[in-house]
Amino acid sequence: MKCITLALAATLVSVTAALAHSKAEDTTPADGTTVETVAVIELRFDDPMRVTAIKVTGPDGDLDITRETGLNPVTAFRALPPDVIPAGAYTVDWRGLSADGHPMQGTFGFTVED
Ligand SMILES: [Cu+2]
Repeated sequence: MKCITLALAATLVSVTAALAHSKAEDTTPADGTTVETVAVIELRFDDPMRVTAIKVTGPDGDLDITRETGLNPVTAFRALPPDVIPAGAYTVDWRGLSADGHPMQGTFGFTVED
């Protein structure tokens, strides 16, 4: 009985090691940058991520974005901002489900210049 338990534990450890979290690699706009305009908000991941929620907060509150990517797991998630967005600092908060099934979240920010 003890041997079976140990073998099972070893199997679980190796599966966990093989399936690491998907990670955010970079974004558009890039974190910490100042941009003239925002044509698209894009999050790129090393492994597929199911982005379950995304919020863009700016000087006038939450930005009214339109998801281009649905709830399917992707390595590049895209959302479109309104045609005109006010100058100021923006924060993007997202939540998702990693390819290994773990809930993930992230934040990045950028500034739209006058
Ligand atoms: Cu994980």
